[in-house]
Amino acid sequence: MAQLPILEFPDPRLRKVAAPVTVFDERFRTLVEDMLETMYQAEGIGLAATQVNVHQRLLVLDLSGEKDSPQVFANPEFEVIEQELHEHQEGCLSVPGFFEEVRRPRAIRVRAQDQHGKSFELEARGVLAVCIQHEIDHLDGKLFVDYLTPLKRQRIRGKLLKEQRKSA
Ligand code: GNR
Ligand code: NI
Repeated sequence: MAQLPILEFPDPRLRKVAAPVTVFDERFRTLVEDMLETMYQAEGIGLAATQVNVHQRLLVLDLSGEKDSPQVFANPEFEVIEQELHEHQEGCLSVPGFFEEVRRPRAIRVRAQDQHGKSFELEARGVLAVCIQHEIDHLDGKLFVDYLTPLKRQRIRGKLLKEQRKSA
């Protein structure tokens, strides 16, 4: 398994829209394993392929805390089943060090395929619903900072650019 570098805001590659996964072969499953390792190493609960500069519709999650319950979603789609908005503090491995409240629909129904291409469906609420919507946003080139005021977003952008210049 390999750990992959994670792109950071405001890298323009985070704005690409990912293409559907069409081939579920060993190479694809290696990407899934590498993304899981990358997510676990970074102490994240989710990771979208976009964040590791792979522009395919793939995300991984593990909300267990024990790192023993990986979930794989290829070509995920969702519909809102409870419109009521729920506010949750979000962070992002691509926006390190910043945490802000974001409002999203409280409950969703998700359809996706697993690492073998097998279709499945689930209903998500709570943190799972937050996380899946956050990751699908990545696949569409969106970040949680897009829900903040332009002023807050600009401040985060400036601070991260400064950090990135220091470590470059
Ligand atoms: O690790 C993560 N935690 C998190 C917390 C609240 C809402 C969303 C997330 S996802 C994030 C990992 C990440 O950046 N995924 O894209
Ligand atoms: Ni994120």
